[in-house]
Amino acid sequence: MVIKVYGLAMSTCTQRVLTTLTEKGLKYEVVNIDFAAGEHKSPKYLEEKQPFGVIPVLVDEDGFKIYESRAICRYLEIKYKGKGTELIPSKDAASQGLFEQAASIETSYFDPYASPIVFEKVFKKMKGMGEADEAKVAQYKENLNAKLDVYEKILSKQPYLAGQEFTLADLFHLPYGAWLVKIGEGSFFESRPNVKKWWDKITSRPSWKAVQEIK
Ligand SMILES: N[C@@H](CCC(=O)N[C@@H](CS)C(=O)NCC(=O)O)C(=O)O
Repeated sequence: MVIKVYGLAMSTCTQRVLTTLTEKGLKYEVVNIDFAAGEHKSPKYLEEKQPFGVIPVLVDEDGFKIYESRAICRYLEIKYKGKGTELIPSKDAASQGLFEQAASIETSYFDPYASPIVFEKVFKKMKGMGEADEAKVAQYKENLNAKLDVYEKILSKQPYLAGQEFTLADLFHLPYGAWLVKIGEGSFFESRPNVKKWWDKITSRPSWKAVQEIK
């Protein structure tokens, strides 16, 4: 059996998983979930795949199932250690600790602001939930700018968020960061020289380029 990803190749959380699979050099198949038909909210999907009714879900070759995109990526690194790019440092406790610190930076200081900006500006309309609340967007932007000023300091001392090597902590930023650029908010990255250097490096990885080409 080949690794199966239940999701949609253009969805942000699915892209996080597909980029990890590509970095690891693993073969996979995307099983499209029919959002328009509400497949992800069906009793069968909730029971058999993801009880919260969201994508993605990964089913490994041996039938093992896991959901939550960041957890899936960590699982893939642990399960397929030694294949492709090493995405979580394994040298010692300190390097693993610094990886966890960097991963927590993304979930604490990037995602809570970047994803609602994209929700307000893009997904809200797509879901027929009305126009962006510009006051909320301004507040999220102010918060994200303050956090990225700290990124700038960190990245002035090291090339990647966890240190000298590219890790999952950097990769986790790609889908929502790319949406920010797509909606004309690229100055979050462009205006800070070290953040820009980092962003240019991580977005030019072949894995990310390949995943963006999937239709
Ligand atoms: N924390 C979850 C978030 C999953 C999530 O929100 N997925 C979105 C697509 S990126 C989804 O399925 N949205 C459909 C919905 O909320 O109904 C993860 O990282 O996997």
